[in-house]
Amino acid sequence: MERGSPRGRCALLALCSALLLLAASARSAWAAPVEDGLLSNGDFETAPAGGFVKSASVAEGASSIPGWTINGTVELISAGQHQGGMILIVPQGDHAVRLGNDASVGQVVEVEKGSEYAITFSAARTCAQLEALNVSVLGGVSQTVDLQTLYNIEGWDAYALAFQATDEQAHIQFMNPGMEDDPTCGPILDNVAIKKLFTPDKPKDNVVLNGDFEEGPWMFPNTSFGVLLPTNLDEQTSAIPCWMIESNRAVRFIDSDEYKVPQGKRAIELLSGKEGIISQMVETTPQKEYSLTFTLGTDARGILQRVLQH
Ligand SMILES: [Ca+2]
Repeated sequence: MERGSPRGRCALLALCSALLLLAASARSAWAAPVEDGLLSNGDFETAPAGGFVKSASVAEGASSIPGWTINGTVELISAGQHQGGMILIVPQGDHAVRLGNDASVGQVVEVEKGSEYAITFSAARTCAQLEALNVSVLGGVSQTVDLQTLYNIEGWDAYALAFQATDEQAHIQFMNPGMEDDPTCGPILDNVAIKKLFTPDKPKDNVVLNGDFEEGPWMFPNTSFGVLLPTNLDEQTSAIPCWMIESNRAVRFIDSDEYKVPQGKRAIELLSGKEGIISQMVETTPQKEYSLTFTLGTDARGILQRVLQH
């Protein structure tokens, strides 16, 4: 076969295509892990093709919300939107999504296999009393957060859950597990962020790890009401590394921007008396004496109240 003959060019073209495909697949295999912060369109403020429409139900199977895959009836809601006599709560910015019965939104992120990550998100309930949001990483953890009790006067709360990456990609999914009679009820989701977690080094002369709570989930700047930490009793990983959250939703991760924090930037607020419980198992030596010291404040919201008054 002569060089330059049609068959030769076809073969060359095929080889080039194969090399391009190889290059493309190699690139995706080496994709950089997700950076800390908002997921792609995690605040739902990127307009879908055709722009935002009031009360826009997104069709099943479509990918009409940039960055997200959708299952079931997912509604892109706008701030100020009414439903019956109620104004729908949008936790951040002008837009959020509402998940109908059994509906879900999901996103695949590149992660480091074996590493631990915390997912932070904001959620609000609409009309049903027992609304809940199931958060899962496909093939891994799945946890349902009960949205019944509200701790934030603005009508929504931020939550954080953790998972360990079992692969180089993590498919994070938020689903409404409810089957309400009124299909327009269902939780609202907004502001989805991720943070890679690190286990702090063991401090000198201290057997408690992460005792200053400086390592924890992503917090947006000026997070007025902190981040609620649902119980992680059934999980191997915690959004506050080294600590178990034994109570459900009664522990809050807070930031020195809005709260008085005794040391550093972060602390834990136990919200409701006996129900707020965190714990850590520490290594000890038999017959050795240990002293436990900690800083306790009762005025964590002092600064917050002043902020709200202005
Ligand atoms: Ca938003």
